Amino acid sequence: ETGADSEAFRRRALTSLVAARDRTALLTGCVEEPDLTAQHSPLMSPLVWDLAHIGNQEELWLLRAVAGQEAIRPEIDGLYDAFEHPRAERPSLPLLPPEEARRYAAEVRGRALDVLAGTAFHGTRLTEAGFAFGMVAQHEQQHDETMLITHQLRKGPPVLHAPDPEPMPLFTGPAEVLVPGGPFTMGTSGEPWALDNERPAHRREVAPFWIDTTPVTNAAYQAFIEDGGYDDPRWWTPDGWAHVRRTSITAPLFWRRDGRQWLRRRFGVTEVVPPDEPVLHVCWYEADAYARWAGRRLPTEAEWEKAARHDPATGRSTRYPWGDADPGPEHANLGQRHLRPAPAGSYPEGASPLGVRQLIGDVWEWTASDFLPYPGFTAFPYKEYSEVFFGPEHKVLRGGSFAVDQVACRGTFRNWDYPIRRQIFSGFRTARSQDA
Ligand code: AVJ
Ligand code: FE
Repeated sequence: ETGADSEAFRRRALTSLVAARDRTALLTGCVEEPDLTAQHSPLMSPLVWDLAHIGNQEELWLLRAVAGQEAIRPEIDGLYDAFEHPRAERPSLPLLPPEEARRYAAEVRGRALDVLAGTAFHGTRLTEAGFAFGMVAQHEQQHDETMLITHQLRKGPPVLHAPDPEPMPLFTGPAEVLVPGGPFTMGTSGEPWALDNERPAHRREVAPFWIDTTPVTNAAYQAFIEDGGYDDPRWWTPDGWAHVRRTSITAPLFWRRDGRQWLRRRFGVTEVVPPDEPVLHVCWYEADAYARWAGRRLPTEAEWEKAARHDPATGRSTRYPWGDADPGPEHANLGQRHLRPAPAGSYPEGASPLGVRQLIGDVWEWTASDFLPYPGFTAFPYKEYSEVFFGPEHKVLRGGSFAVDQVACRGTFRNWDYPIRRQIFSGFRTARSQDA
């Protein structure tokens, strides 16, 4: 790193930390105290837990690990350790009340900004290019997405407001594109703030395949429902079928049938399901069943990343589908600017060289793949971020949703969850092998 590079990363770290805290303040400032301490779903923490957990992680990594400071309140570490207490248990813990949690996170932040100003951005892996600061900003933004999920699960009148995506011309291009076969570079070794599970860069052979140009829409998904998709075991894996039978699900989460149409609840408002929007709040089993019904399949994680990053003209893997430039509002629907996905086919400027749209932003996309380490993976800086989650019980999601900030979203970024989860902002697109 040259000195000028360091200063650019330092500014970026500051901007990212401030943006994350602004988002946290908005998500925890728009409801009264009872809504901060309540558990709105057993799947989620009380918002006040996320708030102090954000501060606690920042203290652990920036104040203690980077700057070597003593703990501010060592007695609270256990409360905010995600592995000590499962989410369902968190409301019964002696958590810091909202005002104290805010004061604690603010105290940590004040000190962290001093550390940021005084830390050399080279020398150790934690400080190289400001990695720890980028990691902490990403962590807070990940919890800001988690808190937005909590808001979506909360009952009651709306408290969050954002403009709808700007209308764009209806997409009229081909429904799928052919991605040529051959090796490509998956993962990254050079992206300074990439997290451990995105590393290292490695070559992957991918056979030629077709991939949907846009995510699967509500209208397409409704056709699966109307065709009896939820009642037909042919479309489901054995586990998926058992899950559908056990839970009696018949539509995406938050949907309700009203005569001949479908309604959905979105951040406290009930509305007709918009046909052109990517389907949202489906689990992996539903995505997988839809794909089989459509005579297709989910893309593997490698296929998804090749569609998103491989530039056939140069043979290089880019940071994003549109190239190496950071995301702008013309490229992708990110960062909670809007509280919904944009219609399928939006963001022509964010398309890949082959014309695949909305790979970044709008909805997280389920892939066929289990969450596994890349060859040469090493846990850094802690094995509880990724390593403890590797295995067949988690499926990978790619691309980010409208709810995730750009600091925590890129062509290499990997998300994961259980195949039954659908409170997350999840959708999908489908694929098929060229010879299928
Ligand atoms: C990467 C979204 C699965 O929320 O469990 C937050 C991110 N890790 N704090 C999660 C995370 C630790 C993680 N996901
Ligand atoms: Fe966390």
